[in-house]
Amino acid sequence: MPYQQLSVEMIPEYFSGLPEMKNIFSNFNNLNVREVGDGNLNYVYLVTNNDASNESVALKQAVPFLRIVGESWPLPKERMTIEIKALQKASEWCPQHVPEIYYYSHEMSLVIMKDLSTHGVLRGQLIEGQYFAKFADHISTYLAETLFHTSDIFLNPREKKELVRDFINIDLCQITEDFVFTHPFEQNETNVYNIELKDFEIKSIQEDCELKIAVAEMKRKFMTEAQALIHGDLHTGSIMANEEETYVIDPEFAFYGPIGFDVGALIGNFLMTYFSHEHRQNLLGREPYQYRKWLLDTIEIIWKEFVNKFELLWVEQATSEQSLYWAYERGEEHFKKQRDVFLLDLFQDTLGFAACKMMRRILGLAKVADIADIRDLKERARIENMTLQMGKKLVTERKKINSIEEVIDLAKSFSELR
Ligand code: SR1
Ligand code: MG
Repeated sequence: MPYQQLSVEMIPEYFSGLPEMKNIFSNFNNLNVREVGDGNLNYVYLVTNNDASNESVALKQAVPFLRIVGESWPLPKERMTIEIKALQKASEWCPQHVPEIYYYSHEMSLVIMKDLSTHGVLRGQLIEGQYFAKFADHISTYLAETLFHTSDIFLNPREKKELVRDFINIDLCQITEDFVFTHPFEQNETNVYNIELKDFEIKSIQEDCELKIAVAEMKRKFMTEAQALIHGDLHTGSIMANEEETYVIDPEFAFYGPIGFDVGALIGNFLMTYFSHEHRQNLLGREPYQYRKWLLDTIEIIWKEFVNKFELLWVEQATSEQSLYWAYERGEEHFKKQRDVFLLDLFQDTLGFAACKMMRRILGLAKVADIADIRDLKERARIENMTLQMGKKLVTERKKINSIEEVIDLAKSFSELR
């Protein structure tokens, strides 16, 4: 079927012609279709059978433009092909955290998946102050499994280079290059500023020599370091979770890039949630301490568990390969040193990318609801400014920071834990 942008009205008939949907829906006469997408790029529909509420799926379709801007900003709908392949690749290593695919069509640029509406988007639930006791364990497993098994450490060189080729993602990488690493750091017309954010606060980011050099360095790494098949947009809006389960969705930005970009996206988003709850916990009528402590603890556990799991996979791999490279008296000790060098480098990349992701959400076009939906604009500007200043410190001083505890202390120095 040639590409057609689906509408709510068209979906029941479209489904009735798909054999795969006959395995899920007992009839197509009374389907309820709702558009639920709140992302910047695509349309997402939840389809439920009014006659049997356990029969439901989610449908995601790419449109040939950037949804957040409109049809004036063309964007190839073929990005869905990358998303489908990335979901498949991630589920090879981590099926428990990737939604099951029931059907996909490259021609229609769509995928039909498990309905995760009983899970909820993580960002919205964090804004509401909900706890997820298993999240750090789940997401650190997802990160370690997907990133390790698509890296040069695990793959043979030919297989890895073929994957690099298969996941060339020019258009979506350009969105990141522009909207994460460039426009927010210049006086660009696409930027959107809170009117209460002062000019000098914006200039402290856009005209600071050390910061400009550091962000340019992170952009260079993003564009040149093909370390692993990364998700490419792993913020808290790309995760669906409930207390028991966690799913990573939306990998349309996937490509071979730096591992720290995924880990940093997640940590940067949790730091912004931490700052936002200086205000939000009061709105919720709670004492802020307990929830904000949980957010910081979660950041620490995510990092530490990710490193533990990644390193364990690495050691297992080396043991099973029985390589001669470290096969000498002090080889084990030297191999450990190599891992430490790699992991410190990865940590400092993670901080640099987290910082860019934080600052772009304040100055750039695409915001995060945690902060942007704060109604009191002066209060919002206060939190935006602490986000900018922490971002600036993280990216410019990343090479002097050696532990996640130092990052947590830095966050507390910008926004006291109370
Ligand atoms: C125009 S920027 C749109 C943003 O939405 C996506 O979620 C990515 O983060 C992208 O940068
Ligand atoms: Mg997305």
